[in-house]
Amino acid sequence: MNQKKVALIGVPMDLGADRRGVDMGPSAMRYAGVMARLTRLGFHVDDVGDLVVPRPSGVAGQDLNLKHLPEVVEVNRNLAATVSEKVREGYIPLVLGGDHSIAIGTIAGVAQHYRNLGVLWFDAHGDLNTAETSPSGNIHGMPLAVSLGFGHDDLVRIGGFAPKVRPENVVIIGARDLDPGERELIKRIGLRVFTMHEIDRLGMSRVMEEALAIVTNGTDGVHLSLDLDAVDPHDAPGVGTPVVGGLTYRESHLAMEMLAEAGVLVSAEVVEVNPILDVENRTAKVAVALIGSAFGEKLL
Ligand code: 6HN
Ligand code: MN
Ligand code: MN
Ligand code: MN
Repeated sequence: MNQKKVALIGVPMDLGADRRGVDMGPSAMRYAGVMARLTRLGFHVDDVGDLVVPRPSGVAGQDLNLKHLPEVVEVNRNLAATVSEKVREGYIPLVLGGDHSIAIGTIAGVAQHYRNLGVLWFDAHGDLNTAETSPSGNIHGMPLAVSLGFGHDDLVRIGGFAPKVRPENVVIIGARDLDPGERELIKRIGLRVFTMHEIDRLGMSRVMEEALAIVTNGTDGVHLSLDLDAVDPHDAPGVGTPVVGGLTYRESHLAMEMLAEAGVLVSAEVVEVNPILDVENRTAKVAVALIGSAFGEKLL
C-alpha cells in the first residue's frame, strides 16, 4: 500500500508584515503537536525543518513601497525550490508560517507540477494589493495578487514563469477587510470572493460546496492557503492583523472537513500565527486542529 506522505516546511518569516512575532509561528504549531496529529492520521511525516530567513538588510525596497523586498524574494525562491522538490518526491507540502508573503513561494513551487492549480484562500483580507495600491507596503498584503501575475517582477517571476494561477480557479473565503485597489482588481478579473456577508446568508456548508465546485472545475489539484485571521479573533487572537466578525471555530472546521472529504488537496500553508500576541498558544492549537480536519480527521 502506498502510504500518504506530508512534508512539514517551517518558514519563520516576519519581514512581510508590520508586527514582529509571526516568525515564531512554526515553533508554536510544532509545540501544539502538528507532527503527532498527522502521524496519528496515518501519514508518513517528514519534517524538513525551518528555512533560513535573513535579517533585514536595511532600506532596500522601502522606496518601492515593498518592505524588505530582497529578503522576501530570497526566502520565497528557496521555499519554491523546496516545495517543488517535495512534490516531486510524492509529498503533500504543508508550509508553516510565517507571514502570508510565503504563499508566493509555496504556490510557485506547487504550480510547477500542477499547471491548473485551484486555490482556496481563507483570509479576513484579500492579499490582492500591489505596490501601487498597498496602504502599508507590507508584502503579506500582496501574495494572491502576485500569484495571479500582478505586482513587482521580482515577486511575480519567482519559479521562472507567471502567472501561477488563473482567477477562475481561485476563491477567497472569509473576507471582511478589503482595500480600494483590491476591490477594483477583484471586479476587473472577476475573482469569486465569499465575504462574511455571504457566509452569514448562505451558511458555510453551501459556501464550501460552491467554492469547491469552482476550485475543482478544470483543475489538477487544490492548494489551501489558511490565514488564521480568517477565524474570529475570539478563537484566534494571536494574529498580526485581527479583524472582528470572523469565522467561528465550527465554521472553520466544517470548511476544512469538507475540503478533506473532497479529496483534492495537494498542498497547504498555515500562516500568520503570532505567539507574542496570543493567549496560551490558543491560535496555534486552533491552527493544528484545523490542519487535522483538513487532512481527514473525523470523530467517528
Ligand atoms: N495578511 N490589506 C492590508 C495591507 O497592508 O495590505 C492588510 C494585509 C494583511 C495581510 O493578513 O495576510
Ligand atoms: Mn493573508
Ligand atoms: Mn489576513
Ligand atoms: Mn476552472
